[in-house]
Amino acid sequence: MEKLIITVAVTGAEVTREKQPNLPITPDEIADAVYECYLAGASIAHVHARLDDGTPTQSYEVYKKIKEKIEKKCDIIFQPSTGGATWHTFEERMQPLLTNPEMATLSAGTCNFGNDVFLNPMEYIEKFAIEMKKRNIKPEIEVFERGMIETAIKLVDKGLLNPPLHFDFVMGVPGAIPGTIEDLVYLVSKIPPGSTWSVAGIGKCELPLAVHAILMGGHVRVGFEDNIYYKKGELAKSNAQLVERIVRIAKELGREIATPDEARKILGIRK
Ligand code: KMH
Ligand code: ZN
Repeated sequence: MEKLIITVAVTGAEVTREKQPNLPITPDEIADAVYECYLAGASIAHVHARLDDGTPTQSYEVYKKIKEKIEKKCDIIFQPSTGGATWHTFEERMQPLLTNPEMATLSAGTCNFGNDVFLNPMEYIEKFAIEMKKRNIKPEIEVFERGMIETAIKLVDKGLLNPPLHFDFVMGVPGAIPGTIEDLVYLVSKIPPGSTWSVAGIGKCELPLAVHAILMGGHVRVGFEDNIYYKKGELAKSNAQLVERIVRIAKELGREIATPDEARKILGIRK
């Protein structure tokens, strides 16, 4: 089996310090948390920017600061969010792409997101894809529902996405696909041959889905964006603690961990 790519989603747009006291917020805190996760075995950093008071922002300047701080510390793949928070405008969501990251997320459809709606009409999806293609940024296609796979395939037919595609199944968001093993197996069965995939399980779905992904030959995303607990009733001490657990389990299961350069090879991305 391919080596395991571990993505860490250190902050997200929704989690607060009140809920997770160890949440990294400022560019320095985010870069430090990412570096700790890199040392633990993560090869991709999925990043959402925040203002110093914790408000989610899609500001180019803040993403640039975070990117530069991370790059000073290590060669982890920087993957900013074009999803932002549900209330960010399309124009705001575009801004992280101006930092020319190696990778970025591309959400492939609209869904309910708790009490909010995560809005991704075709027009947005195509414009994000066009911008990423222009800048040679590898899209990670975020799949919150099964139909989003079909949308990605349509974009390949239109010449806006280049296969092999890389999917991230975000499972267990209230209002979107549940985080069951059965649903994961179904999603994996529907992606085009030659694609790569990872899974980001929300909350208590994180660990069981991650373990199944390790066994199925997929890749794994963990971190405070998706889950703030180490186990039921016990908050995680850090993002790195969640990465360390995946590394331990993967090694026990005979799956080696990919370095950032090995992840680049697996995903076919330029440095
Ligand atoms: N915060 C969610 C509304 C992404 O990063 O691309 C969207 C999200 C997806 O987190
Ligand atoms: Zn995200």
